[in-house]
Amino acid sequence: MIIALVMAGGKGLRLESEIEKPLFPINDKPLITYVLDNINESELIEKTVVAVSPHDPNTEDFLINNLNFSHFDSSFYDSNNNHYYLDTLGKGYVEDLSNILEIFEKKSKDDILIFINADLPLVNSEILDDILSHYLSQDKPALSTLVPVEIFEEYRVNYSYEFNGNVPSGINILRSENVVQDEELLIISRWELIFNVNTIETAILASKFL
Ligand SMILES: Nc1nc2c(ncn2[C@@H]2O[C@H](COP(=O)(O)OP(=O)(O)OP(=O)(O)O)[C@@H](O)[C@H]2O)c(=O)[nH]1
Ligand SMILES: [Mg+2]
Repeated sequence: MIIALVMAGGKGLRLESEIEKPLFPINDKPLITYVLDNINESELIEKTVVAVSPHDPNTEDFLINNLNFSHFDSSFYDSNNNHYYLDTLGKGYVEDLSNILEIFEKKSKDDILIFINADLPLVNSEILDDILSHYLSQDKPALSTLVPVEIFEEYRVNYSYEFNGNVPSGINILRSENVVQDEELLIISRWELIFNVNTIETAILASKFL
């Protein structure tokens, strides 16, 4: 099964807002709803799990009360319900990712998890399906996506980390197994991937394209 894992349990400190980052309004709509709408339109993703944490209690309430998300439990694989939230510790992206893989591997090591940051509102279903199609066309168990720095420079968007001229995009695919996985690197020249909403400035910039 192909499952979207939306990472939404960060501290969101750079945003410097009272509002939790996944709920931060862009054109009057909470940031995370753009990401969830894009996932819902994917033809390849079957279920969605949002990883929340004690840093984002209002986000969890929003998923339950406004979007009818269910608590992730053993019913996940058998139910017709496609939308779940999972409580992670909020100890850090890598640690929580590893805990998530541990939870999923108990059931099956063959699921495909596409990790998507909750702060990428412009990454539409076509891009998600292109990434997944590329992943399915090759043999490695993992795939990381990167965007050339030139695209950031063109749009004057800051990036925090560069790797041989490319910037990690915040979308990665892993098999549901908590082991080091051999990864394919996919460099994608799509401007939609650079609007990672970390600051108010990027939120304002992204709002012009939404
Ligand atoms: N479940 C979970 N999600 C996380 C964690 N850390 C970050 N995320 C999510 O991963 C995505 C990318 O995180 P970042 O933008 O690097 O960090 P952030 O915590 O949101 O914001 P900063 O405090 O400004 O770095 C965001 O959607 C976060 O909500 C974590 O420890 N657990
Ligand atoms: Mg970010």
